[in-house]
Amino acid sequence: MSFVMQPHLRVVDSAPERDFRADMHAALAAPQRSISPKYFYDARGSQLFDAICELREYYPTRTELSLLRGHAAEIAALAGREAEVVEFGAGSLRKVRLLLDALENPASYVPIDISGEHLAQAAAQLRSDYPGLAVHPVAADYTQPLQLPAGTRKSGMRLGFFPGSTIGNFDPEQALRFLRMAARVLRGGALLLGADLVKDPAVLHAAYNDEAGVTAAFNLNLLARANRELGTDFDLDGFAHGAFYNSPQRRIEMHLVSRRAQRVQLDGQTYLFEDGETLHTENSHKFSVDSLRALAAEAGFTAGPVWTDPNRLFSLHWLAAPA
Ligand code: AVI
Repeated sequence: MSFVMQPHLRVVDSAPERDFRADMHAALAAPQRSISPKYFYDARGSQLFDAICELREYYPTRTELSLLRGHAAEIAALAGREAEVVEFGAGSLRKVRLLLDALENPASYVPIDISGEHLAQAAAQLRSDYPGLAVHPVAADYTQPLQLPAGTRKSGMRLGFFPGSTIGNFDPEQALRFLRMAARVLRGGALLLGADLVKDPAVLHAAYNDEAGVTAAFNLNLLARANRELGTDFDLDGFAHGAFYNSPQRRIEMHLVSRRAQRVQLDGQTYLFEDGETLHTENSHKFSVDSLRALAAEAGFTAGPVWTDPNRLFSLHWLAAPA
């Protein structure tokens, strides 16, 4: 992976459009069609995800925010002075602001995100609101081996931040690979990680099937993005949002379900969808506190304090990365 230096943005020249095209071909050609949820997050997808986070049914965001607020002092004490905050995904500015506000004199903030636009907006807003903070955005796919910009640290620890239970969108092997990479990048520091917990399936079902249809729009936006960027001819009315809890696998699965037999073209190739056939777009794994701690330990972290809400909806983990 090579970095092209620009004044404020380090851009990765790994041709994400080429990856999307190749991954879409692979997905459409497979007997069980599935594609990475990372392709949800174009500008529109990122906006829709922000809207999901405000939904009444989608408890993870507000629960995690209240954990961050309620335990800010403990987190700050563990992090010490002049931490460098490395966020995997430049997701919610609200969350990182809570963290930055709690920390004693944070030295720098390094958001890493695949969506260059989202990243640039996040960086610009934080720069103007935290004039003393050095902001070093990195446009990269953090599921791939990662090198952080050199010379951005002061004396404090490197504190990784991976909120929102995005860890749950990886399959178990990817999650382990990600955590191993994070333990290496954060060596001597720690990772503050949010993980959604196993709970009543009805609560989970509602969170991914909101009444307003925002999650459905988020899911279907993948097809709109493919039409725009890859030239596919998906008929958006020909697919429905499908989301259900797969209890043995402890995960919500999201699918785009073909409403009828139909054909889709990509680069001159035709792919047939039967009625009811799906493109699997996302898994959102749910954890127990112990299963998450065991996974982190397997990746090389030393599991520290865990904070949960009274209803045990969500968990926030302090994971120390040995030097
Ligand atoms: C980003 N990620 C943790 C969300 C989740 O809950 O798995 C994405 C999402 N998909 C549908 N709603 C939200």
